[in-house]
Amino acid sequence: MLKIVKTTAYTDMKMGTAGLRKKSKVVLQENYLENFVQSVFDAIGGVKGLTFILGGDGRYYNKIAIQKIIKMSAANGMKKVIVGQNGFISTPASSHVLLMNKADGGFVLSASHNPGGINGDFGIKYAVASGGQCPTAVSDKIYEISKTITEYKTLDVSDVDLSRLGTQKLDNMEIEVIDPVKDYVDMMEHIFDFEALKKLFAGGFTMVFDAMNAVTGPYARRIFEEILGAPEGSVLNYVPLEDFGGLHPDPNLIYAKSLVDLMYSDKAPDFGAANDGDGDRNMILGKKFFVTPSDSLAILTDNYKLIPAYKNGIYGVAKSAATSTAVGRVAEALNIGYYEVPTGWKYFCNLMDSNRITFCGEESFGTGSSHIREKDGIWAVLFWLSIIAATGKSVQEITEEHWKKYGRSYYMRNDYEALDVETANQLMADLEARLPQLAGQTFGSYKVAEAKPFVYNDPVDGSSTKNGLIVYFTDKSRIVYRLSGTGTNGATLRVYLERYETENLNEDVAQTLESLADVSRQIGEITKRTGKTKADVLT
Ligand code: G16
Repeated sequence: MLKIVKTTAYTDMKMGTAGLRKKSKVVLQENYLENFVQSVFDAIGGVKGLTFILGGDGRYYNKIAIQKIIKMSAANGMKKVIVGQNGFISTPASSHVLLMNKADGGFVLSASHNPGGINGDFGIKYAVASGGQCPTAVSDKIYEISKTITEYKTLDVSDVDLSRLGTQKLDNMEIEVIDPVKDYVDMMEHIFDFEALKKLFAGGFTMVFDAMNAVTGPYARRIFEEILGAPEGSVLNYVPLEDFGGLHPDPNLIYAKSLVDLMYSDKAPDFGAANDGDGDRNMILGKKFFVTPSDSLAILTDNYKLIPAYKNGIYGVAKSAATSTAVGRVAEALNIGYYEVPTGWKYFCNLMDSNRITFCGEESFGTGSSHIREKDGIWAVLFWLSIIAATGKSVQEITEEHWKKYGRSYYMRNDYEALDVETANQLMADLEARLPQLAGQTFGSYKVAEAKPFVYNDPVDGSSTKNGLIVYFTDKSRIVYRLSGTGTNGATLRVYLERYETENLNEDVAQTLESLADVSRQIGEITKRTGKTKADVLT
């Protein structure tokens, strides 16, 4: 039954911000997935006697890839694989199951918020025993091995039945098929006051949750409708589909358009939310009101005492450098630790493991806490509902009161997409070289105070990471430039704009940031080098 297959190496398996992310057609190439998985196994010194968690967001190729990984795991001597029923598991649920079972690692087959289908994207997130995605040192080793791999091990057997819950054997390996929702729901019940949330819905509170035809549909139906009593129909697009029904499962103002249209109409319920393909991202909306992820992190942190699991105190909070500084003001007021890390959830993990932080979040619609080592979309929604239940206030009231207390960071991300990779790299390299000359220069009403690359020195493992370039202005405005590490189509230049205001708190965001956007194009020479006079996507 053991089969050793000769293979030819690929040279493009360098992981990005979150795992390996490629066009589906790239992953469909002969032995592509197998090469990657064997490279992971080899990089960690083999998997004999280990236990792994396995599942995915149900996108195209999920089913086939899971069978391949199960057979390869058994052939490589793994002790046990814990698999989500029918191959489904959300990224946060996977992290929880991994930690709960003290497993040695895990794969979530997902390209996250990227579209699915044969013409979409496929991806593999590889988590280590701490529950978070593998550190760069490990992904570098996997990449090196993948470039010279010559063979992989698998079993020549028929597919495993993943529809039945319970345990079965494949060769000497145990396969446990689990309900991917149950343990996750139990964990949420321990963090939040579900009785208070039941009362909220019993009192007529209305919400919609858009699962975007992706993995969180079953989680959301179980929690919001079946347990908390939100009326049936509160969860939209709840059946996970291989191509997400053609949706781009990215919960933002552009791609969650039907939800946004509903929330900005006169029929809007009290609360709206969406999650992405694999359930780690979230978007929060009130009636005709959008909460930026940066503000959301600040507001959740400021309200930690309302949640049973955190009421005795939190360690600290962290954000990615590109995320607005709103949460920094809260951390200062609460006198808790505050950290800025590079983009990528994995950079939060050491801070959580060492009890430096409890909460963390990113502008890219990710918020979470140390209950797991991934961002958690449904957790964020439950947190918001808990604040509403405890205060009796609307999303808009909660947010506007926050601005009154701390001031407001007007914030926006401008994405310049599908750029020639060479052009984008050169733009960043030349900008970095020009940074030292920017200090003291004036652009319209903005005067540069300082401009430098963002360098993070991890206080736990001592590693140093450079990610992005930051221009600070004298009025506390900032522009951050970086290249995306999750795209699969050329290069994407992300430009993050922030302007801090303490008085004009209810202005239009795009208008407020218009001149800063012009300055960003000028400083980055974006139009000159890419031909683009404006960003392709504004979130
Ligand atoms: C991943 C990472 C996040 C990161 C995001 C955007 O999210 O886990 O930490 O903020 O990518 O990365 P980039 O700006 O490099 O495209 P996800 O939801 O795709 O796993």
